[in-house]
Amino acid sequence: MELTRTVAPMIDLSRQEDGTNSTETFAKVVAEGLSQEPKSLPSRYFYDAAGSKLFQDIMALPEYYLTRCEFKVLTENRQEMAKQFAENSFFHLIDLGAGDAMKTKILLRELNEQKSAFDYVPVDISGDAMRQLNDSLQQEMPSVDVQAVVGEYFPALEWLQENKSERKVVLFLGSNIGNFKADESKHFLQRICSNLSPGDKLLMGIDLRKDPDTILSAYNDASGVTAEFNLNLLRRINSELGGNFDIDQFRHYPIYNPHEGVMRSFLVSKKDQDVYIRDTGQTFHFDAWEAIHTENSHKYSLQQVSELGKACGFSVETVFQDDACGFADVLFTVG
Ligand code: AVJ
Repeated sequence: MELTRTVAPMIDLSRQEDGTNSTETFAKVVAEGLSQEPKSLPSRYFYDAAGSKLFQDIMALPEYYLTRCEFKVLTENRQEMAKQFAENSFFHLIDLGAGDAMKTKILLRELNEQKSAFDYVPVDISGDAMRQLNDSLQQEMPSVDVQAVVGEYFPALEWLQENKSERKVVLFLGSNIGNFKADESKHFLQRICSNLSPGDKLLMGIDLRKDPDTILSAYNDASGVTAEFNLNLLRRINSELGGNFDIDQFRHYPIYNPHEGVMRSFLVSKKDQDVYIRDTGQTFHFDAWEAIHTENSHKYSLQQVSELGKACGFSVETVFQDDACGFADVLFTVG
């Protein structure tokens, strides 16, 4: 006889989302961004199926040190992290933007070995990713309780705060906080904090300031994968909104500002051209060498990280970092 674990049905909050995945919202956001002076498009739209695949490829690039560094930080500190999460009482491990949970599995394996009392709550907007993760965890770690949530971060956190009274440990890995502007990251962390209780924890991955050449190379790889990732945003507009961007007439241009600690990516128009986007009903003009700003990736100092946390209701419990790599996973406590 075969023993199979009953997998809890996934909690689907995807209809309560902010509309990121609806075509109308996408069209509206694109029309707004391309009408602005200077032009911009939000980086959260990078991740359609092709974009998610390209991001997987980015994480394997020799230049993209972030993923390997965080992997190292988590691997080297997994015992201490697991101990600090567990505190000898049950907790929900909530993984914001879990994806394939490659890095989280380091911690799950350790928690499992330490026989910690917890359940794992991966949160992701991709239902496919959550189904695959459910399956792979059932194979690899059948004794871990998994309660996947399909949805946006805040509906998920609000749902959890209303429905689960136990202690919570939130993971926000991968330096995803870097995509937010300073005021946005503050707002984001405050909102996380307001959906937690005193004593709850947050482990956040942060790419630290380092040699500008190292940073720039990570977003300007020799094989051109990051360029494809950036240009894919125009491909997505073409396929989902009926745009007629000539992809070859735009180029990827990243630049790092060491004063602000901000890596910025642009798509630059190689010529004077018009682009019609059916679902916006508009034509957008590009002067020769006019740019669309598509992404910010902030790099922080540890001082800034701790001040940011404090301003949002968190205090730093432990900084786990790899000095050579310049990447930190900071464990915060609410209160
Ligand atoms: C997923 C936001 C952490 O900013 O480093 C990678 C996305 N953009 N290469 C980052 C990204 C270009 C990435 N984050």
